[in-house]
Amino acid sequence: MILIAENVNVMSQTLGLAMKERMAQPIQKMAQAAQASGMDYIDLNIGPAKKTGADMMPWLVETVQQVSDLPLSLDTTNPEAIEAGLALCRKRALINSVSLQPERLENILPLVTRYKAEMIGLLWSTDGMPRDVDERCMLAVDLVYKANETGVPNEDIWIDPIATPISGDIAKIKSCLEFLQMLPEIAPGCKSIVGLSNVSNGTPAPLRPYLNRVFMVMLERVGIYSVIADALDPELQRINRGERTELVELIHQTLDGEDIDLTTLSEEDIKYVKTAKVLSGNTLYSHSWLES
Ligand code: THG
Repeated sequence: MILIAENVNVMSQTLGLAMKERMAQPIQKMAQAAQASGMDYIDLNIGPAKKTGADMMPWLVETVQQVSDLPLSLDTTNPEAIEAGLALCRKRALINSVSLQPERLENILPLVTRYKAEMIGLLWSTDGMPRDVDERCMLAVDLVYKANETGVPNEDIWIDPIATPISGDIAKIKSCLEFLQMLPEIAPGCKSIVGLSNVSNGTPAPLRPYLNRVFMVMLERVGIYSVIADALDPELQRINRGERTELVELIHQTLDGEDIDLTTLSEEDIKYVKTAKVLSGNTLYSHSWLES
């Protein structure tokens, strides 16, 4: 699975400030750490950046490219910022993300072909977030049609069904997974991508990695192509490299509803079993789901 580092993010307390103050060093340290840990792309997330984006994005692209040769994913809703960044990218870039509002499509789709980039299509329309798997499918078909019309082939479209927090409606997470399973039929050749940490957003920080790792295993099972994830979680990388096959097997058994004898498991393994039960909707989520 392709891993995209989420860490260079304007919401981050330290790096957000570094971006605003144009301090290269903390950002370069993070970019180097992401590359060293085995990530495949670095997401440069500057937020909406309506006023400053067209300055900030090219600065950020240069700053990161000085220390890393990973390809970049440019994450902002500001089209001028996207274009200014694309012009400087040395590797083929990903435009993150293109949602389905007509004016967004009009602004961004031509950039995909002009700069020979790839794009992440977000299943988000004028009506907001799709409610079920059928709405997700309709949005995906619409997105692919419009992208094709502008000359973007399916291979260059990464579709993101949008993962939602576990503290919300579990049905949304289920329909996200169900959609991913259907994607090869709906949009042959398209790639898929999900923001892993979305699912653990708002949960206690020390427990987030369990949710993220188990969710990655669930996504892998439905054939996901790529995730946006924390570059500073080495265990996530080990799982992805196939070095934790017993753990993955345990998670699969839990997801399949097999009876697991917790008395035979380590404390660490029990956390994964409980997390898999929560993420599959088997037990209800609460902030103390690992304790009960
Ligand atoms: N899909 C697509 N793009 C996306 C997302 C997605 N981009 C943004 C986001 N979701 C993925 N990126 C992040 C970045 C940071 C965090 C989560 C997702 C995060 N950060 C910690 C926090 O906020 O608590 C730590 C921040 C810090 O370093 O201080 O959770 O779904 N296409």
